[in-house]
Amino acid sequence: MTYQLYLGDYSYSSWSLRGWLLLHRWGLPMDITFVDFSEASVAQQMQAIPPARTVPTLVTPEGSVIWDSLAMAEELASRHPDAQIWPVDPAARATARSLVAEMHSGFTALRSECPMNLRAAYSDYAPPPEVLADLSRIDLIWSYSRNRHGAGGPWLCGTYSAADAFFAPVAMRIAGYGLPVSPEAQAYVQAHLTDPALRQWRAMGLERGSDLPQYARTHSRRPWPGDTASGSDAAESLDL
Ligand SMILES: N[C@@H](CCC(=O)N[C@@H](CS)C(=O)NCC(=O)O)C(=O)O
Repeated sequence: MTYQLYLGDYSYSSWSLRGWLLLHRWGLPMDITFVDFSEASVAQQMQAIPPARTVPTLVTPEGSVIWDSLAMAEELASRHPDAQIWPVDPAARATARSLVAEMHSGFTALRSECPMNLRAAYSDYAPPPEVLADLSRIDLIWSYSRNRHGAGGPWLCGTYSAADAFFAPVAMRIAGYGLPVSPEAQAYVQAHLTDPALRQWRAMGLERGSDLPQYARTHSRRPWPGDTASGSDAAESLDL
């Protein structure tokens, strides 16, 4: 009953992070195939499992190929209803689905201006107006969800759900680029920064894969939030 999960470079592939969280966070068994962004194109490296051409891609135990993160969330939730990948409460579930759908199709300015890079944090990045507009919308929908459904914990619907897996890479961008958000949103970002699953993912990225220049920006650098000059917080979670 093991899933095959194709993932891109851990430090840079935000969609792969979402896909991995959807299995790891709910303890679903997986074997990982690492698609190295410094080698041939992703599509070329995935020729064995058509029609997939991006990461993450999931192959189910019986051989179905699921080549999109949102489809993975839906299919895994259907196959594992007891895991509660979506919130059980119908009102919270409706919000979580809206959050995931908007993340999956939106925030293009933030995504293109601030690519996820878990190897670098910047101290002097000044976001342009279109990124600020995305951040303002993110702040609004996070606050909407936290106010209505967040009483039971630090996550968007209280307990961890697919919505948090989808916004984890956004939280990493806010942390890494030092983007301006409300104190409530900052607390939510902090929940991701201290999430053992996220720390494990980041540690895997520091250990495996290359420093890819196409994701680096020329802004001044500072240590990753939570890391000290003497060591990486993430490294502890792998005993590096
Ligand atoms: N809509 C897709 C997006 C996946 C995606 O764009 N993945 C990127 C890596 S983060 C990729 O595989 N890029 C390689 C390419 O487009 O050639 C999903 O939700 O899974």
